Amino acid sequence: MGLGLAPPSAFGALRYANAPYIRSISAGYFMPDYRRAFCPGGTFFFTVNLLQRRNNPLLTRHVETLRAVVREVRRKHPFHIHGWVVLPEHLHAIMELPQGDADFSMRWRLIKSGFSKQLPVDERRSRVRMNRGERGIWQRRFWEHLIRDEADFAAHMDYLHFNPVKHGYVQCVADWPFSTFHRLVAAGVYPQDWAGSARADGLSLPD
Ligand code: NI
Repeated sequence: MGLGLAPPSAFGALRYANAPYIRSISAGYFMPDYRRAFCPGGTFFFTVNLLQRRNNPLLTRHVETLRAVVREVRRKHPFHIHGWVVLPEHLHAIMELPQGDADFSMRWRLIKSGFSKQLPVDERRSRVRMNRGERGIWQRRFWEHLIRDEADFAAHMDYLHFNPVKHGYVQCVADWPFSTFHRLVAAGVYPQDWAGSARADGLSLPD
């Protein structure tokens, strides 16, 4: 579907300052086009979960806190955000690290602990966590997947941005406020009324 192969449009390629997405502007073209959108070997898809997954909308309730922490961590330890969606009790992100730096674990540790520190200590904690002085906000583990190629990148981007609909929070992708979908619409990558794609169907991901 034109991934990496889209012909130059009559308008020329549009480059965006913060994300090297290039949109093919041609009549009837509605699939997102991520040509040269990521660096092979340095781009990852993540799923990060809260420990309490039921009726615990901490992430959306404190989304400004989460954003501030992510900005702060990114300032000290750079990474590029290709896609990000915050659900009430988990999040998905597609993150590209600088060349020669694959330490996403450190970044997630800082994001998770930075967020937890901003919340009052009123969550239920296991004895193990209490003894270790650990908070009980996040699951320790997270899911990571190294993006293999452009098709894999596109599938995961679509999966991520469709996620609020998949989880039943909204009927239209555009109605979920907490994702990079809106800036990608502004950049011309997705149409405002985008309703998912079949590309993500083959992925078997937790959540
Ligand atoms: Ni999900």
